[in-house]
Amino acid sequence: LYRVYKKTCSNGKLAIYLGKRDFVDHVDMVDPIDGVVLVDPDYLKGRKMFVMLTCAFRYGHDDLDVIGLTFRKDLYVQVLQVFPPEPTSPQGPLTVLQERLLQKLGDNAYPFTLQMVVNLPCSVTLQPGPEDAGKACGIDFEVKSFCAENLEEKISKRDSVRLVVRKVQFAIPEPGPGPCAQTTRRFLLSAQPLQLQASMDREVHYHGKPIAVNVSINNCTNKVIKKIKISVDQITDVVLYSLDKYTKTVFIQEFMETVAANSSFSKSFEVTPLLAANCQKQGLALDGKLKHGDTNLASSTILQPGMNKELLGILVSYKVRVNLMVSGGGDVGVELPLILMHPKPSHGDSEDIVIEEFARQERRESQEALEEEGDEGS
Ligand SMILES: *[C@@H]1O[C@H](CO)[C@@H](O)[C@H](O)[C@H]1NC(C)=O
Ligand SMILES: *[C@@H]1O[C@H](CO)[C@@H](O)[C@H](O)[C@H]1NC(C)=O
Ligand SMILES: CC(=O)N[C@H]1CO[C@H](CO)[C@@H](O)[C@@H]1O
Repeated sequence: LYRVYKKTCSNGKLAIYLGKRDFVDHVDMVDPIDGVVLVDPDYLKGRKMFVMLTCAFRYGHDDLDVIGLTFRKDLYVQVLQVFPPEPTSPQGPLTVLQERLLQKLGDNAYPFTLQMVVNLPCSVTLQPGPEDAGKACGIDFEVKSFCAENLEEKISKRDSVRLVVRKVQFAIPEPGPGPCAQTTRRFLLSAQPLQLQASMDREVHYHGKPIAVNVSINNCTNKVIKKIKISVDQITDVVLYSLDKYTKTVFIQEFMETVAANSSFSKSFEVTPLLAANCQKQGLALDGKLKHGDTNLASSTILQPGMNKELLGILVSYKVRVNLMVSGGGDVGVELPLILMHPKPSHGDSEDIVIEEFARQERRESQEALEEEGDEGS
């Protein structure tokens, strides 16, 4: 089935239709946002109709315990005059989706295609706390449509229709080799050292799939290793507005493995960091969120050479830590970089159009809008 997302303006006069809400960043280009706007001709009444794409960075206090929204910066804005069509930016050939929608919706529907530039960040949501109201902090993309005489006109929230979309990136098909790290520790009274090596088979791992971490220990000391602790940290670097850096442990497990003195050990452990186990962690970076529960831990930010880091706003990375708990105190540890992403999905082709109306979503968003307006007014 061909799923179409529809969002209607609070005043009922204007609706946006999009074929999807996730747009893929292929590094050298980003999926165009192709859609259709349906407008009531009496409402349009000689005015112009616009579609606007905004990529915004929203951020709160540097103390994530009170992550109230205090800063907003538009990283990217693109405005398109959909009606009357502008000769300077003609609508290219229609996509299949647009053709079908125009057939179905009739003469008052107009196609639009937004092509965002490369090098914009992907959608990121910082997990709000239970008390946080309004829009979550992070990076978000929004498609908005409204009618006006000109762009200077002030448009009320009620007279525009807004739909949040997501920019996502998928793992590159040919990643590099898996990382490996080792360390050597000498102890008093032991002539030979303790060696710890950790490695992973692959450079890129997928959300929700187990990550195999190989641990090998070469123990030439008189110490006993009591357990092995493996954890995964998410590191969120806020590079715009503030220089905050947060490290949050998204997975931790202690494996009861005893490694006797004068012996060696080698084993592969599986770890799976999941958002489900971290739902309460305020400020945790998630992939952009559209509805409740439809997201996961944020994907690693992939930096391309020549990218303006500040423009990315928020950088997310991960590391795996392996620690040996040694008898008599002290621990020995190594860290491995981890890239966490979505695999590239395979697409099935489909024929029929199914329109999914965003009624419930809309109510929540219009509530958010009211709260936001309240904020702006104070
Ligand atoms: C990890 O361990 C597994 C099973 O013991 C082995 O097949 C694999 O080659 C090891 N990978 C690395 C990178 O050491
Ligand atoms: C470990 O081996 C060394 C040398 O072979 C020996 O001196 C030491 O007593 C051994 N330690 C234990 C705890 O077995
Ligand atoms: C002193 C001792 O027995 N050390 C052992 C540590 O582990 C290696 C294997 O990796 C053995 O060869 C050593 O004998």
